[in-house]
Amino acid sequence: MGKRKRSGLWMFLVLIFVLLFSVPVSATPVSEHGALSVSGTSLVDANGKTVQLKGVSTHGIAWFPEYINKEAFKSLRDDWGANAVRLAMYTEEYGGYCSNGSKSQLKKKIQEGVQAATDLGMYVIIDWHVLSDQNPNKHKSNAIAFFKEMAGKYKNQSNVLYEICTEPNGGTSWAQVKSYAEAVIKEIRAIDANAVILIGTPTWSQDVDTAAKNPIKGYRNLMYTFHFYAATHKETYRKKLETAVKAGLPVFVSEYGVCEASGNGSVNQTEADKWFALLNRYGISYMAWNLSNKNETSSLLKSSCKKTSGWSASDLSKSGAYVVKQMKGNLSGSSTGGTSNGSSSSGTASSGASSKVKSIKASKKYCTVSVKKDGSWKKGKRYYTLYRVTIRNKSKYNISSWKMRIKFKYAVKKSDKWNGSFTFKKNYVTIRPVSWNKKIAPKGKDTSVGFIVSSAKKKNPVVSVVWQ
Ligand code: IDC
Repeated sequence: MGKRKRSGLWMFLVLIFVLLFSVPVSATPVSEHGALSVSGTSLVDANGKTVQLKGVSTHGIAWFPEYINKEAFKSLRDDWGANAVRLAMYTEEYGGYCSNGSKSQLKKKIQEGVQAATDLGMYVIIDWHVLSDQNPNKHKSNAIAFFKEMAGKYKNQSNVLYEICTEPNGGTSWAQVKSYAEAVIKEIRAIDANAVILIGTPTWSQDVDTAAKNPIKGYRNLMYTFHFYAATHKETYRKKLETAVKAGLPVFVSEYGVCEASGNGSVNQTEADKWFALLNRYGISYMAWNLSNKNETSSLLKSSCKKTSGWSASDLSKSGAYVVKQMKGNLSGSSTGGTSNGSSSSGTASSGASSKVKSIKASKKYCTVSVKKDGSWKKGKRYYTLYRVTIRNKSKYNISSWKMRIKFKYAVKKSDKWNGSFTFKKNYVTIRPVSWNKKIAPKGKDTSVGFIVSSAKKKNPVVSVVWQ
């Protein structure tokens, strides 16, 4: 064999080797967005683009520590569409950090949780879960010591957020919360100049409108928390949230449930849908309460489910099915989020299973799309309409990407948009996915995309929607 021939063979072998063993490095939420900061009322990423964190809160880490593991968080990320996880550490309840819990054990759990999230490129919230202690000032010195330690540990990481008092209640005033928050923020900022800090508001984190009148000054990257439980909190509370945002307050929903405020009782999907219309309209981040199989409505897993990761559609409670639907569209095999706690659907596919399946681009043959009106109003001389997009993958293949063009009868102008990459031109709106809603599992769907357009005409119907 001549020299030339031999080197050609070598090159060929090297090429084969590279092709066989080069593993494509897939993007993670953190690799895509980097360090977060607050701009105006929005949480923005390293490129200054609005980013909506969406994810799941653990139950109390002292009570359900088994869900704090990398496999569980990976399922949240890959199968449920979460980009963030919240580690809830009760302060005063049984096993709490300031009651009879082991401080070192609890911190170890937090460390494990942060590590798992970091390995997976997810954002993680360290939550000082004030509840029965009512007034965060009660354990202020403990809180300061704890957050100083956390800030020292994580100051070089861009994925850690601090939630310094979950739900002040029992008549605790905003002035009291504010003075507590200023003391804790000062200590964190001395160590970490940039991490996003979430501050609870009075009445179980509902009074964001009060905080908006007198926000904390002198620090950047602060957000204020608002919590809702859809079967209890309705229009009046949506008004409170909207008032605060319109007044310029950056709000973060660090906890929500689709059930009653007790964490139990009925689920109200109609109200929950209205909440999500509002959150998506303002790009507000949201974290669902809670990742456990406790026998209560807010638990995202059925109590019969003993798995601590790799859940399938049939493992999800009614709350869980709704939460996943909001973040990702259904897990394949699930019904439309309506399965009750007791009944079981037989779906087993998760993205783990379906990743072996062939991937295709969305097309007429395999997918359907519906663009539905969900509200319209007049402002000045123009007519505004909010549309929600549902993409259904009817096929047995993975949809790996999609692009659609919506044609209106008359020209439209962009007013708002979420969870997609959009172009608005004359009477056309073209939508491409963002990283996390590109893929749609076999028989799955995506309901995350929406937009608001304005038009000079009151009646401006959608003429056609085509895959491109
Ligand atoms: C609930 C849990 C429940 C637990 C209880 C402890 O779901 O299992 O026994 O706390 O008091 C909140 C709180 C959150 C509550 C949840 C439901 O932040 O800790 O969890 N909730 O009541 N605010 C509004 C509702």
